[in-house]
Amino acid sequence: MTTTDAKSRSASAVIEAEPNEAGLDEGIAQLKNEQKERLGGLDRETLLDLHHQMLLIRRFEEKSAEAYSLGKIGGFCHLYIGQEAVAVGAISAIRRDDYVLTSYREHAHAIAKGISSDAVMAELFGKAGGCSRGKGGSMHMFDREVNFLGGHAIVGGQIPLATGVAFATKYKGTDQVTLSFFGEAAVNQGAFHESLNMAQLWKLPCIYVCENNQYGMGTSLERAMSLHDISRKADAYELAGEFVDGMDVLAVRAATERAVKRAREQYLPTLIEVRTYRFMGHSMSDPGNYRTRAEIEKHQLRDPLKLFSASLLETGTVTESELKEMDQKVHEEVERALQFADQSPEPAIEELYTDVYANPLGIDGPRNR
Ligand SMILES: Cc1ncc(C[n+]2csc(CCOP(=O)(O)OP(=O)(O)O)c2C)c(N)n1
Ligand SMILES: [Mg+2]
Repeated sequence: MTTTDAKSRSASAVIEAEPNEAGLDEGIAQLKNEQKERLGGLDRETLLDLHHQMLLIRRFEEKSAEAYSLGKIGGFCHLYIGQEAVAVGAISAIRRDDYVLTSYREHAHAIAKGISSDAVMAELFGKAGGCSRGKGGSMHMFDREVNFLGGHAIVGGQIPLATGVAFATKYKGTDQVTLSFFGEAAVNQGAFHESLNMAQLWKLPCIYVCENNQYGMGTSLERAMSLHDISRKADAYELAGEFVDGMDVLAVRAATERAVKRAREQYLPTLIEVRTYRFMGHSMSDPGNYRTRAEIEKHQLRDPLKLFSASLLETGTVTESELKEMDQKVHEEVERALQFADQSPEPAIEELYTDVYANPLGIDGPRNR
């Protein structure tokens, strides 16, 4: 079941439009109107919290980019700037005891799931105060306390893992749901298809959120995929499929809520294609010579954070000065996270030998410390 057909998808209209074309303005006006309509259904506290989270993630990553350039962060670092509405909208629709698994582009998901910005920044710095005790870095955030199970560097690797987690929760008879986020390039992996088939066949409470930012590294979706409407891939396995505009945090939240209801009440999986765009390179080391500045600027007109703050202002939900105050508080929080990461100690040398093998039976020995 595909709930929206390809022609009525506002995000694709924008992709084809040139900057300043009438079609683009209409697309933005339509998005704004739809967002404002949805706004009415939510209380002020929830709306401000969604805005606060997106702002925190944006500022956090801007500072991470600076810290990376200063050599404070090693290894790969994939920023999420432009995609904030996806993680924030979707994760706002689940409970703390629900599970989240995602790819290497996961700082936002980690924060939205409840890991502190201190622990995420310290992990980026490779310090002992990090959520993976400094041994995971940017791509391998993890925190069992909030059921955030990674941070996975193998493209699509988290999809079968999430399917297994959903199997486990159903087997145990809980009503928890599992959210699995992945990029559109992961859809070409066999594991995606095996997982969807199994999830529908066995009725697993797994929600597959495809973050279609239209590029897998430097390769556009059009060059890599025969069927561009990813939500339609749900039809192949007879599971529910939805398409949603990923620049609208409330649209993402509403689509996820529908999927959560299906999963909790009926143990049914859903595939949600969220059309979004990353404003930065694939990683900090991407020269970005596969797309034009004009293309990026075109998408920046639909910046999810700017759209949402405009909706909040235009509906009188917040004032300019309240937004400024929030920005200042977020700035202070990010500065504190940087300080925490800087001052956190390096992992002890003995940590080289811990967490290497799982030790479910608690047997002592040199390999199991
Ligand atoms: C199995 C596998 N193949 C290739 C790679 C190299 N690689 C890293 S990221 C990436 C692109 C993935 O794009 P997408 O899934 O769309 O996610 P995005 O980076 O856009 O968030 C590739 C090919 C990898 N990490 N794992
Ligand atoms: Mg992608």
